[in-house]
Amino acid sequence: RSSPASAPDRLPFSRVSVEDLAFFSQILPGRAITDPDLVESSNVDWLKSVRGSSELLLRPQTTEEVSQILRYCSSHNLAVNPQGGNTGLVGGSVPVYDEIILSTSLMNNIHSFDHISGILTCQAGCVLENLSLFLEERDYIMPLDLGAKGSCQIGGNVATNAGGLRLLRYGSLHGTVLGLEVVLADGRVLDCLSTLRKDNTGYDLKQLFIGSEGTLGVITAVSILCPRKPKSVNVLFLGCETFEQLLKAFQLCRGMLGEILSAFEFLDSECMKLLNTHLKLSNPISDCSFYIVIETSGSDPSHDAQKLHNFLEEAMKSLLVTDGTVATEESKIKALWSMRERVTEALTHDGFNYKYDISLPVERIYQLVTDMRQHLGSRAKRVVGYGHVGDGNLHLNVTSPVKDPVLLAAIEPFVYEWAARYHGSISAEHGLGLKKRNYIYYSKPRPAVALMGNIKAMLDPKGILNPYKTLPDQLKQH
Ligand code: FAD
Ligand code: 2HG
Ligand code: ZN
Repeated sequence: RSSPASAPDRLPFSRVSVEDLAFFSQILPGRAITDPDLVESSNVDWLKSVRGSSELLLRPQTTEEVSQILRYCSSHNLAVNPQGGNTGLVGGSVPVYDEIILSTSLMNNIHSFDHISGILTCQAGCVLENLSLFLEERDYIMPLDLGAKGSCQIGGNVATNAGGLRLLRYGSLHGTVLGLEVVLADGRVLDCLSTLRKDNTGYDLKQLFIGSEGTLGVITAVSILCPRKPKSVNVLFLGCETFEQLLKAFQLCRGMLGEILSAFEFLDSECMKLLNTHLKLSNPISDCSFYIVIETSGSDPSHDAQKLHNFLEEAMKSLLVTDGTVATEESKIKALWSMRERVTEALTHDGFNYKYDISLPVERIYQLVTDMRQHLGSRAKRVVGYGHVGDGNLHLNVTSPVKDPVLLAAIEPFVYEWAARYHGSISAEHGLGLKKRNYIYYSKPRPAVALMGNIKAMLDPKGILNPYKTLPDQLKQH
């Protein structure tokens, strides 16, 4: 197996027996998959960096089926790996050993949409892009958007508390998710599928499952508050020479575009080279050190155009940006967005990827990239920085021709110590999964991690749900 050497030993779960298979085949006719060719793609993550050896893929369609599966697995001590679109980037979505893969892909029904409140209720396996298309026909949008939209599922988004490109405007899923239905490890169904904006009847239990990465329960349905589709959308693609200028442009932008600003993203010139080389995407403006993608979403096209014009004039006059282009038409907007959204894909063609997803005080985010470049020197093929400036979230990626333990030892713990020094988070939006679980103490105090362990033990006493993920191997008490 090629999981990272850091994977802990297999825990003493049972192995799937002939009797177990007979049970699953009976409750899920034709949907308990054992054909190795079909199970293979669910054993390997999107980055092709971790691989499990599960021999069983279950594809339930209903909450009741998920409940039956977990009730059985819990009483037979079988470990389970919940899986959505398998686009996760921290090795959390695939088994480490022979855990049964529970895929939500066939749980893709939309239950209801309220045209007045904008509240959507659907099964967990709905693909994000399909939900977006459904809503756009009804003059609404999803409050989140990410490059993986064509494959990731809303259940996976909630399980990872995905951030993405619209968080600056609509906030995190902790605010927009109004209700969840979750099947607990022992098969009990927790129906917290509220569609209320306000509900202070005790603890807000759904919050526990947002970002729990499949370790506390299987999310089977989601209700989520969706914004109206903006009548006017504009995208600016700008270039500037220094990160200080980029930050000043961000300040100016917040001041001048205020209520219509819906995204402020960046990529550096190394990312641009990757897009050019590997995806043949050409730079829409002249070569610069940094590129900014600004999106505005408003309700009055002429008002927005006026605001944009004023902002651009000021940004050019104060020499913050050196070049730029504006898009109002849908196909050009898409083309400009792909310069930001497809960096992750471009990176995969550059060799082995070491990925870091750090949040920091915004004025620090690029300093980590320059420090890392200096620290690694010629040991790295490439060190690139991009991310969500508006959220203080840097995506630092290091590439090398092949997997390189010496390079890894130079990056870690350097990167985590750097983040901790400035009170940053070592996982801003991707979660901890398998890859980052043991670094949690760089960002969370011991009592907090110990409490997480207590919650896990209470909700999943046998530890069957996504073992080896999120929580560190050693829970330090003091
Ligand atoms: P999976 O990858 O299948 O699973 C992710 C985790 O959630 C696993 O731990 C799994 O066990 C658990 N899980 C999945 N479904 C359920 C469920 N129903 N119940 C309980 N647990 C479950 N992330 C961001 O935050 N922002 C971005 O901008 C972003 N952009 C991306 C761009 C690309 C090109 C790619 C490949 C990934 C990107 N990601 C981003 C990471 C990833 O897409 C998100 O983490 C996404 O939310 C995962 O959804 P998924 O359905 O693919 O889940
Ligand atoms: C993004 O914002 C994603 O593009 C992916 O979160 C980041 O690939 C990465 O490191
Ligand atoms: Zn991101």
